[in-house]
Amino acid sequence: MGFFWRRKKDDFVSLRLNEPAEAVPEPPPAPVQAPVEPPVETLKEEVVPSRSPFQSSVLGLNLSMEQLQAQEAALEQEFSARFRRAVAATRDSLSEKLDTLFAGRKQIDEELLEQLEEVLIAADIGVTTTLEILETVRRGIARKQINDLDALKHAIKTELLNILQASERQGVASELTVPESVAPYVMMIVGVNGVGKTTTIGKLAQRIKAEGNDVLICAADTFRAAASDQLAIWAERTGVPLIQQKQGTDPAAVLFDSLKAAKARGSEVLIVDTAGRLHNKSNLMAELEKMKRVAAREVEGAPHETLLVVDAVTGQNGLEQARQFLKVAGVTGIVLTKLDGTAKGGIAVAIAKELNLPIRYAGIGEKVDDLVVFDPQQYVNGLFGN
Ligand SMILES: Nc1nc2c(ncn2[C@@H]2O[C@H](COP(=O)(O)OP(=O)(O)OP(=O)(O)O)[C@@H](O)[C@H]2O)c(=O)[nH]1
Ligand SMILES: [Mg+2]
Repeated sequence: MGFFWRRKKDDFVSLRLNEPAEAVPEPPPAPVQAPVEPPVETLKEEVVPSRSPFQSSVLGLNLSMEQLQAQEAALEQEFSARFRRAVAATRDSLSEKLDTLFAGRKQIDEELLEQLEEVLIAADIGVTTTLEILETVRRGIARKQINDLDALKHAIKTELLNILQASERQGVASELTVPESVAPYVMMIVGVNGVGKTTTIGKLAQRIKAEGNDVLICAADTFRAAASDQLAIWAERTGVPLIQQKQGTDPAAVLFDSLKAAKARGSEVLIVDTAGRLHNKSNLMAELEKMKRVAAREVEGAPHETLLVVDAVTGQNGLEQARQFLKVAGVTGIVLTKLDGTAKGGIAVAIAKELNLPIRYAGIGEKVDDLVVFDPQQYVNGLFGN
């Protein structure tokens, strides 16, 4: 899978400078030597094992390039295992239903297909998407390509993967497409209240910074009194500077200040928090449009990425809210949060299909490292348990 977020094109290995020392895995222990009777004067050191000054270096100075790369791979491995756990509830629910459906049957008939339709809709895959999947399946059956239940399951998986991969190809904004000379790279985070925007910003800031980028956060949710405080806690936790102003300030003005500050400091990435709620919806949308105009005036091509945060738990309702944002906000990708809190994780497929936008990241918990790059293959494998 590779890097989480990377704009720089040169090869480098993340030293994870920003993580606490204990989070860096120890190198494998040296092979056990034949015990040698220690001289009396070194006995004290034996109790507290002596170490090379670099042994626990946060910089990874004690590790070879291969070991550092192995650490990166292990980290990815860990994320993929946690992602699997996050979709476990959906997998259990879906697989259980499919198994019940398939139990005692030898062949595919119309009754089975109708029940299959219900199972997919219950997993929040969405009516439109489910009907399309069923149509493909029926075609496969007619052409004798799908003859048994295994083939049927395989066809569903392939179809889900195709939908997710097709959305991935839809005009995704990628940090790699913006020249490094354009700075800061501006990411706006939008979505209705409570979906997890601020939390996602904390997580994003942490990982983008950990990959060697200078990050700045802009607190442009000036509507809610506590919004800025909440963001300040995340900023402190991740050691990322924050630009904020008092409640009620025009969000576009806070953004303007932040853009200026980012340029002055030479920040590479600016992440912008926005309000999820205003007195009325048209205000909110007008405000987002104004912010976009300000960003574009100050930095070429900004905002380079506008991520719409969708709460997986709200299912089809969330999808409806998301549509409102799409009309004005120029969304380039989705962050699907709280995937860990639902058995209806099929919503990812409905979102990809119906909004025709890639899911870039998935939130899998409330902690700072509970954010993963959304990988369609991993997701589909996670749902079907392999
Ligand atoms: N389980 C779980 N909880 C999450 C996740 N992301 C966010 N949350 C929780 O969702 C709640 C709302 O998150 P916020 O980040 O405050 O949401 P917001 O969109 O900024 O909300 P407003 O500022 O009110 O618009 C918090 O309790 C978060 O801890 C996730 O991926 N998994
Ligand atoms: Mg917020």
